[in-house]
Amino acid sequence: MKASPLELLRAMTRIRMVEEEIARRYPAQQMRCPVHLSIGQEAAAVGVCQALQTTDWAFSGHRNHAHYLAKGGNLKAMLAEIYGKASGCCGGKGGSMHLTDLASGFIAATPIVGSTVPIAVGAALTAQREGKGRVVVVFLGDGAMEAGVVHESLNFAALKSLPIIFACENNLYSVYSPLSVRQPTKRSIADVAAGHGVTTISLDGNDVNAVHSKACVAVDELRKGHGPVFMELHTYRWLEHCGPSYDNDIGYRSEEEFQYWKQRDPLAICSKKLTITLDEAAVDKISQEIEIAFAAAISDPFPDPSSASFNVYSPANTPGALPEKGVRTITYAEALREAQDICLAKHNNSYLMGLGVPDPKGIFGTTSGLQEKYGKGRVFDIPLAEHAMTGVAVGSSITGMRPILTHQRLDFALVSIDQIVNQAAKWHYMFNGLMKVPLVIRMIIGRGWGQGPQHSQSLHAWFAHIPGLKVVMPSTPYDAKGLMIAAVEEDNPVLFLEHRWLYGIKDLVPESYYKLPLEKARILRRGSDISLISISYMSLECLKAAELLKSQNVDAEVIDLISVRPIDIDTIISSVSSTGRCLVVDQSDPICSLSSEVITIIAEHSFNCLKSNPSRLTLPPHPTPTSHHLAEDYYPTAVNIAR
Ligand SMILES: Cc1ncc(C[n+]2csc(CCOP(=O)(O)OP(=O)(O)O)c2C)c(N)n1
Ligand SMILES: [Mg+2]
Repeated sequence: MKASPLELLRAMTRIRMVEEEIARRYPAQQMRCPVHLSIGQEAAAVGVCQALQTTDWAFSGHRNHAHYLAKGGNLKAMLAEIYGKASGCCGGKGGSMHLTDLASGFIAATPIVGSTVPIAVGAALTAQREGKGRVVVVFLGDGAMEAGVVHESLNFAALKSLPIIFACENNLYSVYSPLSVRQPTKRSIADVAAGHGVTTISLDGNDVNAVHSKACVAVDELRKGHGPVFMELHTYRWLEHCGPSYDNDIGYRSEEEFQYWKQRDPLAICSKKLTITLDEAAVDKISQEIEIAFAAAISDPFPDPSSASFNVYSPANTPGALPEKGVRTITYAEALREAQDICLAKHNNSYLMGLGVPDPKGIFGTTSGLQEKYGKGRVFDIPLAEHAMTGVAVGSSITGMRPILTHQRLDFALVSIDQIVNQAAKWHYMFNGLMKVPLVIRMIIGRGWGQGPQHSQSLHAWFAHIPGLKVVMPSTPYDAKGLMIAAVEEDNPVLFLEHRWLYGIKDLVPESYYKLPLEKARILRRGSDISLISISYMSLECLKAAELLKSQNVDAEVIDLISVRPIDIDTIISSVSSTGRCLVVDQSDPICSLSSEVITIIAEHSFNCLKSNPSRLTLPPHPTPTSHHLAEDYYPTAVNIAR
């Protein structure tokens, strides 16, 4: 939507006045979070956002106040958030670097540099699927253009012609580091973006009229389905990187350079070029609005301390009655395929992606035939860019989709750890429950046949350490199907870990739809002498060990935990309280592991019932060797367990 020059000037002036007031009041130390002010950069925010409608979506990073306000974000909720108040847009959980205003289409800002970019691309994927002409904008800095995830995002956006504007504010610095020490001087940022096949514009980011005109053209093109567009907007911040002060005296940039850019004040350029000024009444009106908003932010109450623990997870969805197991036997891999098939059929907003998903082997058969059935729009291969594609999954999930992302090895998912830990896990919490992250990430644990140190890790405890994630690892086909359906229908990020050696295991599995509780352990065998507590493939070894022990007149109970987070404390306590002995068997390193956690639970809750020390059998504390001669004794077996 084209805005008038006066509207553009008014919007920039309002942002400038808000930030000047933040800077003035900041030393009072009532705003107790970092603030990254945009004074000097207002034209980029206003020129781009004024080309959008409320229904369009915007994303940003650490320096986001101007983008939030330009997109129509509520001023009172922003200031209250910076003051840490209950009335803040995130109820005090986010602060200045995590603003959101869904009503105005400012979806979110997060301050891991570059990290919001793939999330915005994921939102653009949702927008494209909706087919309503919605456009997405993501603001980023020149520093973010050095992050690999941004390039992965540009590649995917270009590949899919997504309706997104990458608005890059090139202010020449990343904190104190000038562009010249970070990027080759002869190469422009716009050229790098153009290398991805994206339409690129490079222009004076302090000329609001120029920015706005170009943004309006870009938005029109994106609404017609021609995307994406990269805008390099040359600009400059006047104050220190983080905080309220002028810091030109500390020597990282010259006074001459600073003065050059001060002469290029976006507000002055706008007034001069378009021969317009804001009259006194208009300025007074803004002043009053700001005064009222600050007064409210200061006097509003702080959040109740109990709210610090709210919204870690969306409410769990409760499974209905379980069907009879029936008479049909299928493998673990077939059970997973069937579960995803059911979910794709039932939920139009679900989709399945991952390296090799539609290939002839279909991820060990777990995705075979699904692309033929649901089409390339819903079941697809991805670029070799796990980090950005995890961000895409996060972005599409917060905007209404239910993605299933598959990694052929857990080890490959480690390159996306920022998106899993900083974004997927935190989004619901840091935006105070306003957004949900219904996302399933499948990770396959390799084992045997020389998988070695980088194709075989089972890092379930690592992920379980992060509040906001759920981590499940079923060991039977029956559980695999019921838990996969539950995971897809869950409103939280679920990491679904599949041990490769389980794929051929057979079991009775109902043909119809059913789901199982994600957090309930299973008693695989009742016994009275010792509890063998385990998970995933090791549960099957424990069952075999129980048979061996039977011949020695030892009656072992076998518990399959199924879920690492949440962990079923009650089942652990009740089993160990009745047997008085336990061995925890875990297919991972012993330090800070699932076995550490289970034994802690036992020590805390069942200590008085113990007849002997709780013990554990784990992998040795070194990486997986590749040679089968070296790996022979690496994994615990039923015989080791029985011994
Ligand atoms: C991944 C990551 N590394 C480092 C930081 C610390 N950091 C915060 S802002 C920033 C500079 C970013 O520069 P740029 O993208 O140009 O944005 P600007 O601050 O100039 O607006 C850095 C290094 C971070 N937040 N995230
Ligand atoms: Mg910068």
